[in-house]
Amino acid sequence: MLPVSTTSRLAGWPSQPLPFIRLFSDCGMNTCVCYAHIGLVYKILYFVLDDRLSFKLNNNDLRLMVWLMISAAVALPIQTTISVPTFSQPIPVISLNRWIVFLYRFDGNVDFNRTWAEYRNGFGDVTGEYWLGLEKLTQMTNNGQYRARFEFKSIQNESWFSSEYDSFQIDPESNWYTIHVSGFTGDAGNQFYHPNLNGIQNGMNFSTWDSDNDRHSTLNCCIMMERGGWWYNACGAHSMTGSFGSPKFYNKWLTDLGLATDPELDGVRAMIQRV
Ligand SMILES: [Ca+2]
Repeated sequence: MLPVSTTSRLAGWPSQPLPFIRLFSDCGMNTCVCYAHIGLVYKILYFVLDDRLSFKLNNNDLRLMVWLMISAAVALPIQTTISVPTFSQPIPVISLNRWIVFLYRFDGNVDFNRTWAEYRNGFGDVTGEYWLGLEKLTQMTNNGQYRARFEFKSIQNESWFSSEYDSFQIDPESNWYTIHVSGFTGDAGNQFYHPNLNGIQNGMNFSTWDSDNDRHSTLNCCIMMERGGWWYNACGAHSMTGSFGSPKFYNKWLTDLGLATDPELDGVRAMIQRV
């Protein structure tokens, strides 16, 4: 079960025009299956009316249901699919407010200690934590203009903080999936331009424990970070794929900006959106 979004989780969320939504629902005694047209995208939302939300439908409740569904369509993660040029099948993803989630960690149930091939192809799935895969990212971001959003949850509180980039592009595997970001905004710091030594992670190759393409001449940053793959300099100021529940899953910006006194993370979500 995916975590329920909260207002605090959406801290820093940019104001967006409400998408055009048409709603349909098919309610039984305890459940409602809800269908929504959002722009040109057809999505299915599924509600279980538990004790907290249970009610008999009348006109007022119908208005409440519509409100809940609009809230869900705009603010809650939902499952959908995307098309990627050389992939013959639609790719399942979590989508949130028209963003496509490519990295999602919130409970540590998926091991991010993975090989180059696994980071290239993706792992985990949309019912829990996952990494979409570098090959899909490069194909998408070289066939259109994309922006990116990174969200962080501190282990010390329930607040989420975010960093956005107006432009996000990943080179092909032949160039080690090098990352290119620009146009930073957000309350969580410029992730790829930390002022500390090795804090510039923009323009870096992707590395894994079995493919050391980082700037550190004597060690592999991914092995230091308990084998999470990432775009490392030598090494960097954040580790979004380090071991969950350890100090190797951290973001130094949280302490630098006074958002927390411990840089360790309790969740991360990264996503892209076509401009
Ligand atoms: Ca190295």
